Amino acid sequence: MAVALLIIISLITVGSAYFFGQSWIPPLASAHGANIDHQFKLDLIVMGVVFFATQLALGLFVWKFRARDAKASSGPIAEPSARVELMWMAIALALFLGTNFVGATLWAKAGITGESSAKSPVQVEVNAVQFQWYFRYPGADGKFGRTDTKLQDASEGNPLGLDRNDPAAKDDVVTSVMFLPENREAELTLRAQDVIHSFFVPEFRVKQDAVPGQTIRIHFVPTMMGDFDIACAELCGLGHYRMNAKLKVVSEDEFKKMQQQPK
Ligand SMILES: [Cu+2]
Repeated sequence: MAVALLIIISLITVGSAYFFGQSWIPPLASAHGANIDHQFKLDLIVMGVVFFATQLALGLFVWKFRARDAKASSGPIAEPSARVELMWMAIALALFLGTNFVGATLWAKAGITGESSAKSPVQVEVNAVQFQWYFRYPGADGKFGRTDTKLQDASEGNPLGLDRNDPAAKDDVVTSVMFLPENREAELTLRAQDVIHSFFVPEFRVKQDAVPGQTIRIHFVPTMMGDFDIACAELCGLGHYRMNAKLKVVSEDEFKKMQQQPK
């Protein structure tokens, strides 16, 4: 019986380690993501070693101090030692603080938050609205036109309240699919109209909140062509589950051609 249980548990452990090892992290599609993946793996290894060591110790103690006869099992086996307890707490604290420090430094180094320092990044304004994403491109003039909340009307085809009297707004393009060129820095300006949403593209290792009343900038370089899913990673209401959009990373030439096309 015990042997059968051991075999079943071992099979489940090896099986899930194999399965999740294959598929749990999506392919990397951005320049800054390699460091984040490295940190992920490091955390997994450190925590994995701690997990196996504690489970093994637990098993050994259960085995060693199991009740062999009724008399021996009554009463405390040993007094808890303050020194051992403190040692465990110090190790756990060092591990948590250590991984936190390394993670925070790494995130700062990845530097995706804030304005882009690249020469001519692709500008996209990402607008989150319950429960949709709208992407605005500045057009040939490279300037985002004026918007006014009073003009916001999705049924009129103007969900962002673009003021068409403003010359800079005339060539602005609003889409529901996001396009970015490969290997060129993209600078996104995140906005939200109603509640907090979160712009999440797992393959890019990018996740950033969009907050009403705030203009939040992030920048990164896509390194892989293809279709990616944009998800909202903030529980933003009843329709949260369907708040997604497509992100298409295309070649620089294709991107230029698309921008020249008349609307
Ligand atoms: Cu949302």
